[in-house]
Amino acid sequence: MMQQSTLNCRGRLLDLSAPVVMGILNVTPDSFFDGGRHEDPDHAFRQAEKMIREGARIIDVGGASSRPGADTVPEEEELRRVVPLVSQLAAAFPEIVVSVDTWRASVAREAAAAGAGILNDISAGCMDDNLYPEVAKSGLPYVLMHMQGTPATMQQAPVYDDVVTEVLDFFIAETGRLRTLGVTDIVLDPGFGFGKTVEHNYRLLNHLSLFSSVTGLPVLAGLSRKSMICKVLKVNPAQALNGTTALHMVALQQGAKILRVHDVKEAVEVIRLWEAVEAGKTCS
Ligand code: PT1
Repeated sequence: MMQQSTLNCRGRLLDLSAPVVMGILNVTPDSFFDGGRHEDPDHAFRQAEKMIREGARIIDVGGASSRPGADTVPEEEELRRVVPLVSQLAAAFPEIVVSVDTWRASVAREAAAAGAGILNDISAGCMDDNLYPEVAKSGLPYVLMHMQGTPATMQQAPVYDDVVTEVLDFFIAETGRLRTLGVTDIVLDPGFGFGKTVEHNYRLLNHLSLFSSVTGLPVLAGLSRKSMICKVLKVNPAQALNGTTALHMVALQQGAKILRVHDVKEAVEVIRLWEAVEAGKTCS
């Protein structure tokens, strides 16, 4: 199937013919890794500036952690953290796309009004019935992520008959619902670490290309410093950059088009090297 290679982010076209980096900008006091923690708005702005200088094409603003076991943040608090920062970033950096990591329809609506160009929802519309309709109204591209359970409970006992086919079936069903509502630009994300054992995560990584080849949609990989790396290497998230880099190369070889990362410079280097490897495939 022909791959969709541009996202229309309110008139701004994001070219995905080559892979791009999405930099993580958490404005939460409780992110799973320090590298993404920027409660102070000025600090968050400077971190975004640094990630853009290093080559990020998307900045993903999140005001509520969704790591395993995270508490839910009240709506007003999430709005207060996210919306002013989205406006500030959209105004200061028109050349990049601001995405917003939220499952709340109200946050999606306010962020879209403030200049967000992508809606990134870890819940596939399951945590707020108004989210899908709001995505449709916004006209923005949507990141559809697979999760089993909720962030509070998802790592307790993940079970699948076949994780790869279950995630694929989920993508087919949900993209159908989204298209019926009028959502045209969809990015697929298998949701590494969201209700999956280490083995489930590596099966998904190894079969990542299936999702884009069956649907024709671009795939996002969120692997950065996650426990699937830490558990194999027996390291903590602060020590997991080298492991992240190694898995990013696998994701690119499996056709991933967006890498969601804490460490932009290193991820951009992996993309450059992957491109060199690709160029080496052409004969003589
Ligand atoms: C992700 C993602 C996300 N991850 C998208 N959005 C997080 N689209 C937040 C662990 O196992 O992959 N895709 N927004 C962060 N969530 C986690 C989950 C962090 C698991 C850490 C783990 O360590």
